[in-house]
Amino acid sequence: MDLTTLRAKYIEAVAAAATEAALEDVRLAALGKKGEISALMATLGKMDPDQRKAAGAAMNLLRDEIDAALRAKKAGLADAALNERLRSEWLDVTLPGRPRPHGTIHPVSQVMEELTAIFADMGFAVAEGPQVESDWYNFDALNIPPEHPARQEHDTFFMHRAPGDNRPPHVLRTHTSPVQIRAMTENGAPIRVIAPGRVYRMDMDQTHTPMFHQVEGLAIDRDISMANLKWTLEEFCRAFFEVDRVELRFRASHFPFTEPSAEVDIRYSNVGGQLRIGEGDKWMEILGSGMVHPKVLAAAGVDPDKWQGFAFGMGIDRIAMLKYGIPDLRAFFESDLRWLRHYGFAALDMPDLAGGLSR
Ligand code: 2NL
Repeated sequence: MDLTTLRAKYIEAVAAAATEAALEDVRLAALGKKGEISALMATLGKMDPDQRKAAGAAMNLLRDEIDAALRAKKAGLADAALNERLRSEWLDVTLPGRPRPHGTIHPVSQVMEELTAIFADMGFAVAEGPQVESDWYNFDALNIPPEHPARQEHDTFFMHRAPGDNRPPHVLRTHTSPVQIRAMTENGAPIRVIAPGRVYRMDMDQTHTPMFHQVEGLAIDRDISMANLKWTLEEFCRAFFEVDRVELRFRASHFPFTEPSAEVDIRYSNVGGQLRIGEGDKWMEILGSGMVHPKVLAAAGVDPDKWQGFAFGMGIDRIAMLKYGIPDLRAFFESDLRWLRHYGFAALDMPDLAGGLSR
């Protein structure tokens, strides 16, 4: 094949190569060790000197020409590949952010986060437990006797028993106390926990729903007293209601699981329908409390001759209504989207003490 034909063949092949890999195949076919041009140049050795001089010069020229074409094409293909990446990986960093999700945090969840942050700051851990409980954890361990009204059919939701199973039925927990009995049984004393969560009672009217939320607190150590209880509750109310002054009033009361027992009222005023905590001449009951009954400590495997402490229980739905001015309890659990958007809180905006609880 003469040099003119060879030149035309490879210059065309270079031009036709669409990828860097195809171009490399062309280079090998022409200039590789076993390539056509290399093979041609190997014939120079058998020529006589005059012939070799003329043919050698022409072949070198052809080789350099093809080499230059290959390099130019390679640079062009690399450029094109980069341009294609720049085009396909293009990103407009000036676009506005995606809109926030439309979901909101329910006021009950918000308040649970708030009170968890407050009690965590005072050294309380969060304890959780099952919502279906044995009668031992829900009643017996809490010194609630079988004949107590709270255990009667019309107050408690009982689970079904298999026919012929005569063991006492499990119940939907009527308070979160069983969570604290479990925590004491498992971890012993000293202990400081709160137990927020759902509880169930057969009650349904303007101010009661059959499922509601409660938080209980428990602090057991060698010398815990009612004074520690009072400080803890005052500190909680100051932080929760975000006011500098609060005043609590303890009224003697009775619960089977505490002795002595006290119901706790908070001072407030009502100025044209606007409730203000910490001032005024009205009192509102917000929780029940007392010193844990020795029988309850013993039932949870804690020696009442060595340990003592306080416990309290508070309705979360009620304090959520109070803090956020929500008038109707039953709307809490209706899942009305307009209500949820109105009273709900922005997602991903969790309360902490440093940032101000409810921002
Ligand atoms: C109320 C009254 C109360 C407790 C709950 C408690 C828990 C254990 C031991 C002793 Cl493990 N007591 N909890 C104590 C006093 C009152 O709740 O009116 N709740 C809404």
